[in-house]
Amino acid sequence: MGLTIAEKIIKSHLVAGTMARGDEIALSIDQTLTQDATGTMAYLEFETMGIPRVRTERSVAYIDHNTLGTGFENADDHRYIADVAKKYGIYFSRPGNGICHQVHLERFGRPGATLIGSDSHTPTCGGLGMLAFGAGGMDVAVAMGGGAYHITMPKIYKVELTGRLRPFVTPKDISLEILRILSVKGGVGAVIEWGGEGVLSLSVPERATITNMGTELGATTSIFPSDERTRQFLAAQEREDVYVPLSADPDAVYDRVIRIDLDSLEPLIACPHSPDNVVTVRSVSGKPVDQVCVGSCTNSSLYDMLKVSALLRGRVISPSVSMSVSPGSRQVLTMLADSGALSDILASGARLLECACGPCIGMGFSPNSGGVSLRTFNRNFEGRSGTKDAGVYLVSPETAVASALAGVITDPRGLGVMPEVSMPASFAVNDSAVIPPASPEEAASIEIRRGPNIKPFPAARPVSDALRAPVSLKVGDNITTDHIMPAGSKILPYRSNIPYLSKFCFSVCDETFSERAKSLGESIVIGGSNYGQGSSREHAALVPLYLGVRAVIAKSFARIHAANLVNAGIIPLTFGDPADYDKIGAGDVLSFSELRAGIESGTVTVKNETTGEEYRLLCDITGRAREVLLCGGLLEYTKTHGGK
Ligand code: MIC
Ligand code: SF4
Repeated sequence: MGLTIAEKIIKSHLVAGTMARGDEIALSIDQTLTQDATGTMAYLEFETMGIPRVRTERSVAYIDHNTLGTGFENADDHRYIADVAKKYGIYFSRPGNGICHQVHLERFGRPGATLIGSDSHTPTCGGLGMLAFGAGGMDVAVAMGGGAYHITMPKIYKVELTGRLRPFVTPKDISLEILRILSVKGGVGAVIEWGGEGVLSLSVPERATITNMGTELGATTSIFPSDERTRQFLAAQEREDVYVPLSADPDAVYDRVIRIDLDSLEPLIACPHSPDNVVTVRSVSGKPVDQVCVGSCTNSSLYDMLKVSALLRGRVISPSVSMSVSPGSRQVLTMLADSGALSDILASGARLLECACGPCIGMGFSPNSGGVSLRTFNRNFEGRSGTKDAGVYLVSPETAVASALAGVITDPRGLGVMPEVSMPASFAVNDSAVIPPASPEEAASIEIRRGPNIKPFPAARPVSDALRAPVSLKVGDNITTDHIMPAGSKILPYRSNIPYLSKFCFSVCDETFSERAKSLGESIVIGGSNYGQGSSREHAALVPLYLGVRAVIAKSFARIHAANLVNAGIIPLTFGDPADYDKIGAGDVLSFSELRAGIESGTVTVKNETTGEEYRLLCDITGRAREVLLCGGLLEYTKTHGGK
């Protein structure tokens, strides 16, 4: 039987398990990446492992999320990460060099290799034919130490693209279409492989828009073949030496095949507050727009920026719109400037922001109260922009420009003829903003400087046999990590300070949660389906741990968050009968007995002392995750198992 692309890479990196769907597998990891918002934790965790130098082919630490530096906190964290990088053999991408995923795609990713990153959009490098996963910081720390990455062998879906995109219809619209078809839960437990003749018409950065947005499907990862387009991209980045062709065997077997006809696609838009709330741009056109943002790791490549510039050339944006443009990398910005395209953007009245995440993570540029913001980003979760009552819509760069010009949501096909945008044969390669690590000899004498913002992370505890605790919070479906542990400019500087962060835990849902959880001592959270979707931030587990949350009982979990809960020693449980969700209320006291044995067998019984009822719960995690949980989390486990 033939193999899919993902299976080929899994097979060549498999260190334990078999490729039977649903089995636990362990993969060797070639490369890792971190960003600053999750990186400090990942490196603090790496340091506790006592390993002198990373054991990967390449590990890169990016600074891209928080580059505002509104106080000493950021500067101290960045200095800490720079010191750690230098000492332990990690490349350090300085602030301003660009968004981790865009830079990794340009400069480091390679087809056929494995990558894990402490950011949920790490699958972006799947656009290059790389098998790339988002993971919690602890998993990345273990991989840097040479340990394997453990996941459940995913199902493999194929999306077959036929035809060719028409003018003003873009890869972003393909991403929105697949979100419309599958929803934010539809990719859970699956790798999405892209194929079909339509793939050939997409360049690597265009493919990367699609693999980037695959995260919003809940997918384990997404991947494209490595073909002539891949070779061209790598050659233009002066990296043709890492090119290998990679495609699925003709008789590869997929768990599901979805077809998208590119010819019949039209511009799409995701309405507030979910990336799968997708309709045609046409159907909402005319709605007044306050703000338009182009950028983020989804749509900030040179090609995207050149298209934006070409469409803005000689035009002026509507006086009622505030527009920002953030190029994805220093390479993109340099080439925009050198080609003169930047001047057209500036002349239109748009604002240039730094090559960083910026507004995507609420770091500045929050919309006005009740504002309508059109963004080329990947997430429009409630409150993420920094303005709780704003309505954020996700669109392509073309739709963003058409709407910025008109001041209302506008189908870009009304702009007339799409100007010809030609890509240069080579990119401006200059890695001066990537600082290489010290040699092993020099490394020993490097001292790591830690600012006062860096606080120890909370200690997990081994699961005990009995647990009796009240429900501190009950939430509904699709709760994101932005609900559990919000980001934004007021909070992001404290990503290495769990006690401070804890004041904001669940504040989007309930501002009294933090105080209540603390006063309860130990407690349990009840969630709906797809609990923990979105970001990979392990803070969404470490902060509840700090506040005494011992278990989360949900209808279902998002993959990375479930792994983060286990790594933090919090028990993820699902309802045996989803109808029991309705029978538990906030404040009910739940009691478990023989919990350890229950976790081992996969079935746990819990008594609701408030109502007298009993419910059957499932602990649906793999064998190794069970051991990690019973030990009290991944750090404890790694200490006792020597990082194996
Ligand atoms: C995001 O897009 O939500 C982030 C910020 O990049 C996160 C990481 C984080 O929380 O720091 C992600 O996607 O994992
Ligand atoms: Fe940065 Fe936004 Fe991409 Fe997350 S989704 S890595 S915040 S640009």
